[in-house]
Amino acid sequence: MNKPPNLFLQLEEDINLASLNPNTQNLLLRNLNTLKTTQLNIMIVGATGAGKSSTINALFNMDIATVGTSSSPETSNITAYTLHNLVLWDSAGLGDGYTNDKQHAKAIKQKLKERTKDGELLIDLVLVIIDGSTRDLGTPVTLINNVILPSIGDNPNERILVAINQADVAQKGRDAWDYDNNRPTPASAVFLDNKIESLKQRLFESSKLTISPIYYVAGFHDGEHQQLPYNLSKLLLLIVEHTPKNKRVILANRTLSTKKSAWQDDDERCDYNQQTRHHLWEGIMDSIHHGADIGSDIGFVFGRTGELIGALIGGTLGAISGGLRSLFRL
Ligand SMILES: Nc1nc2c(ncn2[C@@H]2O[C@H](COP(=O)(O)OP(=O)(O)OP(=O)(O)O)[C@@H](O)[C@H]2O)c(=O)[nH]1
Ligand SMILES: [Mg+2]
Repeated sequence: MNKPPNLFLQLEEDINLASLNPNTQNLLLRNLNTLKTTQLNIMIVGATGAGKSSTINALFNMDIATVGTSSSPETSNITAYTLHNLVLWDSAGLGDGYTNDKQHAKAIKQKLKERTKDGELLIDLVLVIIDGSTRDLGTPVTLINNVILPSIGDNPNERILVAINQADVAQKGRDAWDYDNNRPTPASAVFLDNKIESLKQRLFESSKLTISPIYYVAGFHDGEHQQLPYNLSKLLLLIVEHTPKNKRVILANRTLSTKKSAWQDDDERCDYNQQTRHHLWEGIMDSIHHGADIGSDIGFVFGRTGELIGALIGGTLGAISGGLRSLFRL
């Protein structure tokens, strides 16, 4: 796919070309300018080797994060990767010895408490990644309860996302994964669903969190072998749904992986990519439109941006079913 276009430029052009009254036009431009300086901050935490860096690489548009190939932790403390207005905080994996773990936990807590100059918490979302092959769910639950929860502020259920990675190797044995169709075998699917359920229960019992974890495969490619992602589209939808509406455009604007194979295979329990497009579009309209009374003109004003988003997200996440008009609800 060609270089993804800059949505901010397109939005600006649309607003300038639209025949609106000058007040509305100014308001839309002001909203857009606010958006241009807004950041979405996502922190990724989890045990060393769980696949934090691999997940970042699979979801987003470049090989930004160094992926470990040995058992020594590759990410020391917290590294920030900036992709336009998106900042990903890749934290060092816990499970790196008692002293280091204490330091890593302290760094995570500090980052979670950090505030922007407007007094808002810097970190919008925390994504907790768990290695699917681990039997020990106690450690991630403790990480959430003791490190994240005390520092995250309000709405923890909205701001903590939990995902079990490496679903392809979660169960031992040859029959754990259907490699031909890139999906779990029926037995494995039951095993993974049970794991999700027990994690969910433990989080509720220990701290009344009502988080629904998902499982997925970030995948890997080591030159010789390749494992394609699975349920990455489900993970993206989880992220998009929990991203504040006014910041969703940031995810749509030149950050997502353009590899089709990343968004292809999932459990098909819903059309995740369609849902993602819907939430992104809704967020974009909401943030630009905010406070402006342009009512039914909205589809008209942003028609060209809409087409671009359709092409961009459609090209990345698969063709839009029902056409652009269904997105605009025209
Ligand atoms: N089979 C399989 N391997 C994976 C998957 N995701 C990651 N891996 C492998 O797991 C290993 C660790 O991945 P990383 O992404 O470096 O893990 P990390 O959580 O960033 O680790 P630290 O930076 O050390 O904390 C690498 O060898 C990856 O290739 C997956 O979904 N399936
Ligand atoms: Mg890493």
